[in-house]
Amino acid sequence: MNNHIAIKNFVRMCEDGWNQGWHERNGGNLSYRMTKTEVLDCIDKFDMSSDYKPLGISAPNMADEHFIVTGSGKYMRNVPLCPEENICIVRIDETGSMYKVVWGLTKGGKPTSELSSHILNHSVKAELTDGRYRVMYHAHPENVVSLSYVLPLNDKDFSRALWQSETECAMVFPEGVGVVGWYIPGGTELAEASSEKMKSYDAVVWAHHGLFCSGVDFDSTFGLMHTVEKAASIFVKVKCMGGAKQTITDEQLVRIAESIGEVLNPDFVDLGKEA
Ligand code: 2HA
Ligand code: ZN
Repeated sequence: MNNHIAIKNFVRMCEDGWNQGWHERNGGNLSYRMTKTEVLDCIDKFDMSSDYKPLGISAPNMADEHFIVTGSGKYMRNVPLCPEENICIVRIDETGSMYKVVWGLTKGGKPTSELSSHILNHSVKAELTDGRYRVMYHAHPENVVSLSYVLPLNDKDFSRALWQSETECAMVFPEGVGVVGWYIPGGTELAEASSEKMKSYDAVVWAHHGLFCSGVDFDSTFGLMHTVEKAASIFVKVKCMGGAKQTITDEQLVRIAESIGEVLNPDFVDLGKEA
């Protein structure tokens, strides 16, 4: 099973996230919606005998899907050492509101405490992208979390601060980032608030907690987390050096996105106001 291509890519991303310092203790979680072919490749290893349990949310378009997910309370740094003890494959029932573990967590445990957020976000993104998005990733990158103590907790202020902190950002996330306030981790409220934002963005800041990113594959999703956190770290450094003396103008931000055929979210730029 550890040679299965989806499991290998999943494990590599857990290791990469740990190496970045985004996963203290059991912080963060990852999920991947498997393709039909990937499921067929390993269905003979599944144990279907456990009972379905409620997800706490309903995602009818995720019915009968299979997800590789990290385990609740498991440490990202341990995933590469023993994937089958620290991650699992869950199957969603035919209503999209129940799940069961069909592989992994060999020493016991449950799927990630943020499973409801992951499945609801997968549901939203699958609907919007005709099933292209397959990866959801939650981490605790320290500079993004730091920003949530100093910036107003709204999409526009965060998006602009990040775009202006590194030229790449207007290309990588021209739609901006979403921001949700503080919620109890693992709860349905957080899942619902987050999935509302996922309708408009690929990255959602969880105030005083972390960041949630989505994407078509492991590379783009990890790359998005990395880009947002890098920009946040530059923002923090600039603040510590006394604040920006100059920045990327709104007109330049628009041109960056245009240069790759994208459109910068027009709600977040004030072109008329510039000198
Ligand atoms: O897995 O990060 O949000 C622990 C968490 C909860
Ligand atoms: Zn978390």
